[in-house]
Amino acid sequence: MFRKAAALAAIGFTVLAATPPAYATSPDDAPASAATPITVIVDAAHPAGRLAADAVGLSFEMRELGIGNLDPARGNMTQLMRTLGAGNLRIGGNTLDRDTLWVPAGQAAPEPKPDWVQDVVTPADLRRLRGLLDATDWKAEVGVNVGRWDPALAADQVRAMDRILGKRLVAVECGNEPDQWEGKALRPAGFAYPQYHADWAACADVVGHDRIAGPDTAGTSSSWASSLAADEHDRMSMLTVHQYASGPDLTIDRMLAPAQITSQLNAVAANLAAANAHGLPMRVDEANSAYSGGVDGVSNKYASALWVIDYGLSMARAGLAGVNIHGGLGVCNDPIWNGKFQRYTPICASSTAYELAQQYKVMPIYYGIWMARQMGPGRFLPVTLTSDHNISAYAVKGDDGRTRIAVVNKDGASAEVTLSVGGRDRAGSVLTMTGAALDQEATAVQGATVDATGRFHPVPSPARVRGGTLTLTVGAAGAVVVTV
Ligand code: BDP
Repeated sequence: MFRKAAALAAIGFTVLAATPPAYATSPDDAPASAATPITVIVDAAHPAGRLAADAVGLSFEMRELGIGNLDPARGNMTQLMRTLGAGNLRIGGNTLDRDTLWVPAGQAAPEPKPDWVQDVVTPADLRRLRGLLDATDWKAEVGVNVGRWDPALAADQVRAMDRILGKRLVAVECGNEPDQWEGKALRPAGFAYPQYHADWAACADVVGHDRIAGPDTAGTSSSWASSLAADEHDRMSMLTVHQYASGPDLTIDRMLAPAQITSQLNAVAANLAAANAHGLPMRVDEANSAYSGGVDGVSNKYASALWVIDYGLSMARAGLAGVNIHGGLGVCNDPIWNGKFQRYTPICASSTAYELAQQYKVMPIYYGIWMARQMGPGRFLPVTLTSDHNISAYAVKGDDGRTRIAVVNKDGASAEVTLSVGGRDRAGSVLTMTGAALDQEATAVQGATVDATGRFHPVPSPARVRGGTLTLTVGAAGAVVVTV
């Protein structure tokens, strides 16, 4: 290794070990093979689609509003969102249509409540959300219950959302996962796109403006999203679908296999083409590794942090406006509601006492979201990756003029990667994400972890471009963001 480094240095490469001191990358970290040079050639001359600052956002259940969470006056949620940077928050999920009753200002919830009501959301909850969005500089999509449709209540809720959330409201979402309403007994048998379209149109009439997102389908394979884009693009501001990498049979190997991201890209391709054809931005506004609350040992471990960097950046590079990583603010790894686990959540509490105090900790996937977000805002640059490792690479020309390259090494061996970035000799910096092991929780960036207040200050390592290139070692199961 030393001899190779010296040889490369002699011909103008800078070699640095990017692995920070505090964490080992993986016990099976093997040295890079000298026989297989890994190169990433960045094409700085052809900036392509945008990576928005808010591309990788968060998604929470409507229930969080109803139970008083997302409170800027309590706990550390505000700081955890600030640590990610200004972003996009989506509020909806199963609890929107199934459980949530809107109660207008000055009214009390009916007693007894309809038997389906688990949560009540009021204007006071929206005011709390507005406070959080203002304090963090985030914006939100917020759902209206269309599964259990009440036009008068919906009209009141939308008026309150417009008034209270104002410019912080990106879009109203008319219901959640309508393609599953029949199965959830929210609609009779035979409920298909034409019936859904009528329901959506009734909701859009009530909303009365064109800040509406939809259809929030659970799946990407139906033509509901494409049909809605074709039929209603004038009244829509965004096309939204949901996507989980897998069901409850997800394994770490499968989550990190190259085919995983390819199949997720393929799954949204038709929806994205429809959005583009009708001039609509598109978000996967509810996404995570595995539906039904995630898989223990996979969704809540370090491997998920690697997956989400790849997922978020590859979706944005494909042309999506962004993705929202879904979660729930209960006790980490415990059932949150109706016996449902939230093993994929980026943010959760380590005990009930902390949950009640809204004092959260972060899970590995939060670090992956944070890493992906370091790449923007800017425009993607084409990259040519030559590698026989399980590696992916992304490059972005930042709005600040710097070039950023992410390399995600999902391989069991460390990799010596040469980045060909061109230009004059110059200083750069590297942020490296590491985990104790793929199937463990411990995750860090530059050895740093998010503290109890939600603050996070990893100190980048220096790097240098010489002769247009920069070579660094990315440890097994490690990810880097290089800025030059
Ligand atoms: C989606 C729902 C969300 C659930 C998630 C899951 O919108 O509320 O939490 O599935 O199954 O379909 O984990």
